[in-house]
Parts: sequence; C-alpha cells; structure tokens
Amino acid sequence: MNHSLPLLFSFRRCPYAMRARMALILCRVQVKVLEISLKAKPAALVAANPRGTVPVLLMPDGSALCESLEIMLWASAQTADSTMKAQLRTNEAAALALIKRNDSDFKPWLDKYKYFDRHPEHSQQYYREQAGEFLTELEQSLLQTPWLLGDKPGLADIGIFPFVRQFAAVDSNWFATAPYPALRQWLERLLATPAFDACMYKYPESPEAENTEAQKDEAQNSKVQLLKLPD
Ligand SMILES: N[C@@H](CCC(=O)N[C@@H](CS)C(=O)NCC(=O)O)C(=O)O
Repeated sequence: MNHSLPLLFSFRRCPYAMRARMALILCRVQVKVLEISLKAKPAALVAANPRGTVPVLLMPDGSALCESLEIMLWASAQTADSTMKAQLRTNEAAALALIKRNDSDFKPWLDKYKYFDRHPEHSQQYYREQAGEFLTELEQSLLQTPWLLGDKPGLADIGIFPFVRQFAAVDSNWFATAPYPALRQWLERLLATPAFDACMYKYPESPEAENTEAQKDEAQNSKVQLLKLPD
C-alpha cells in the first residue's frame, strides 16, 4: 500500500464521512480508506483525533484533518480538475453558511426526528416539522435553480445531501409525497450519480480485537484500500 497517500478513517453510513468521501471522489483525489467500527476505534484514529469522530484524514506527515468540511475543502484545493475546483468553490461563503446551518440547526432536529423515542418531550411529527423548516428553505432555492446555489452541484449540495437522505429514510412513505418535490428530485439526481455509487462502496471493516499491537497493526493494514473512484 502506498505510504505517501493520506489515510481516511471512514464509516460508511456516517453523513459527515459520506460528504468527505463524495468530495474526494468528485475531485478524484486519491487517498487510502479504512472503514472503522465506532464501537472499536483504531488507536491511530483516536491518536489523530482525540474526540474520536470520523471522518479523519491522516496525512503522511502525521498531521490530520478532523472535520468533514476541512476534508472537503482540502479535496477541492488538491484536485487537478480545474472545472470541478471552480464548481466546488463557486459561492463558497454562501455554501459554508448553508452547511453550517445544516450542521447546527437541521441536524439536531433530524436526530430527534429519527430517534424520537429517546426524546419523549415532543411527538415525532413535531420534530419532523422543526427539521422541515430548513428543508422548506432548500425547496425554495431548488425551485429557482437546479442545485442549491446555482446551475451546478457545489459544496453546499455535497455537504448537505447525506443529511437530507437520512431525513428521507426516516419515513420514506411520508417523504414520497411531502411538500418538497424539488428537494426530492434533487436528492434522487445526486443518489443516481456514479460518484454516489462509489461513495457507498463497502470497504472491509477494521478488525475489532487482536492480541498484540503488532497483530492489530497488521490486521488493520490488511483492511486498508484505495478510495473507490468511478470509471
Ligand atoms: N463535526 C464533525 C462531526 C463528525 C461526527 O460527529 N461523526 C460521528 C459519526 S456520524 C462520529 O464519529 N461520532 C463518534 C461516535 O459515535 O463515537 C465532522 O464534520 O466531521
């Protein structure tokens, strides 16, 4: 395995890891990937990011990017594809502001909607309505332009769609007829891309328990793969 490439600690279903992988894939920036178990995090991940969250991009020099958004921006800075770079960097300030709102306003309501039984103060429908305020805003934008901030998919689309996908999956029957037709179409368009296919590729999971550190390292290294890119 190539030791000069950064290593992405990833978790397939994590929406933050998903947006980091999508950006790397769209930018065709090659990295190694290790799929981790959140229940048994590799020591190297925790050493690089004491908060223990994924995604983390560990650089060959030992430095690390521990925020999905940093990884997305890094990918767009690294890419040799100038069209993609421009596409991702257009309206950057607006994109970052929208992603920030996704993470700080929408995501907490999404979690409550998804795990409403852990939050008995309100009904699931109440949480859905709260989350829906942000989605109504996205719907308004998507009635004006095919992508959130213009004619091409950009940082905001990639940064936000994994969370909308999660929202849609909580009650897919309800979502299918919800008052978000443009949002639905936008999500479907993104999910139908070869990039998303590659993004959801199933990497082997890092092993949970080995006897010695050396065995653990060896077992982990054997699970590392190159990032899956579409043909
Ligand atoms: N702000 C971070 C959030 C990442 C995050 O919260 N990831 C979750 C998984 S979806 C995680 O690693 N949680 C730690 C855990 O469950 O132990 C980012 O954007 O990368």
